[in-house]
Amino acid sequence: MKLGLIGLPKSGKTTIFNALTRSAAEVTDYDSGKVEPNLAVVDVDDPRVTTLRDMYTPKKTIYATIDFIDFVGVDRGEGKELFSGTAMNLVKSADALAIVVRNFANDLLDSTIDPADPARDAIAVHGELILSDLVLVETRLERIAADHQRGKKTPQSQAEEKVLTILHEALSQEKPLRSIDLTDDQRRIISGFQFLSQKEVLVIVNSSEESYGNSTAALEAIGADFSVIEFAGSFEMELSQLESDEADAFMEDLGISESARSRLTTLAYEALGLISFFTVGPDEVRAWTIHRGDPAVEAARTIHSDLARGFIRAETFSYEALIAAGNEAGVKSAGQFRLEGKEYEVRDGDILNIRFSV
Ligand SMILES: Nc1nc2c(ncn2[C@@H]2O[C@H](COP(=O)(O)OP(=O)(O)OP(=O)(O)O)[C@@H](O)[C@H]2O)c(=O)[nH]1
Ligand SMILES: [Mg+2]
Repeated sequence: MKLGLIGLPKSGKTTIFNALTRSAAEVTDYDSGKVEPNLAVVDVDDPRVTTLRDMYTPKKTIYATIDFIDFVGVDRGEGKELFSGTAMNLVKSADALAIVVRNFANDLLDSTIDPADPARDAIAVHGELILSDLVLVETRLERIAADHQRGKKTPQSQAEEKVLTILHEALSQEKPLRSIDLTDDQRRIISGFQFLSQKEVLVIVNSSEESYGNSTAALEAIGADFSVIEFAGSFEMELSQLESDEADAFMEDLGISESARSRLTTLAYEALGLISFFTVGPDEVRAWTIHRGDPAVEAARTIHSDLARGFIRAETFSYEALIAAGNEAGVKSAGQFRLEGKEYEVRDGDILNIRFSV
């Protein structure tokens, strides 16, 4: 999964990126002039994978991963390009966008903009995503209209014009594209645009230590429209540099139950409807990510297209059954070992072995 951190300048995106990835990217109060995004790939620390590793002692253990991308701040500005060309390509490649909003005092911003207001900023940044899509749709519609005037009219161009007009209507009313119903055909026609407001959006409220836990009203206001989570950015960045038992003690002091990374991962999986299944054996224990509701053949495809093409059946049992029984033989004698077909709906925590022949 690829998660892009975006937000107004100085909202603490890089601070949170560091907290999530244990990186040490530069965090500044002034404009550093840096425009390249920071990138890091981190493991999803799923304790089930660690338990499976201890049971199977495989040669290799592979956790699911999340790519975090930390972008420079976006400016509020009518119709201005939201991101430069290369950054825009990266934003478009993200599965979800996390909007980081400031919930801490900053002398400069407080005097030039206003004191922190997380709900205001979340709406502003989200509005920029919608505006960016609107500009793209308008430009494309103008191009199509010009083509049509010159007699270059095809069934494809007419179909595209029709869908884009629907999108234009929604965006003009400040509705994100993820909220409108489209047919599969319509989706296919516009898939090349990779519209930003089609992406799932999470909001990270970045609180100071003083405000952490005391911003219920703001969290509720934002929560009405988005999946929302509160971080104590600077504090959690410092925690991420500590040894884990030391960090645990500090976290408890502030009432933080889990690391920033693990809380955000859970939220993102929920928001995107993602689940994990596992493959196990003496060579490799591995976590895979699919969508809730995906059938076994889709899970097979995630592993390798050959497994989907030559799918025979899935041998499966749940992680819970394995833990309860202690080992695979125990799972079998408890009657928890199942053979499933292509259409079997994979559940979170399933352990799968795909039988196939190509
Ligand atoms: N008090 C407090 N200060 C923070 C927090 N998070 C970030 N800051 C400060 O805010 C300033 C900007 O932080 P960055 O993480 O660089 O913000 P950014 O959003 O990446 O900034 P740009 O990339 O320049 O837009 C730095 O001085 C940070 O120390 C926080 O949770 N609490
Ligand atoms: Mg930054």
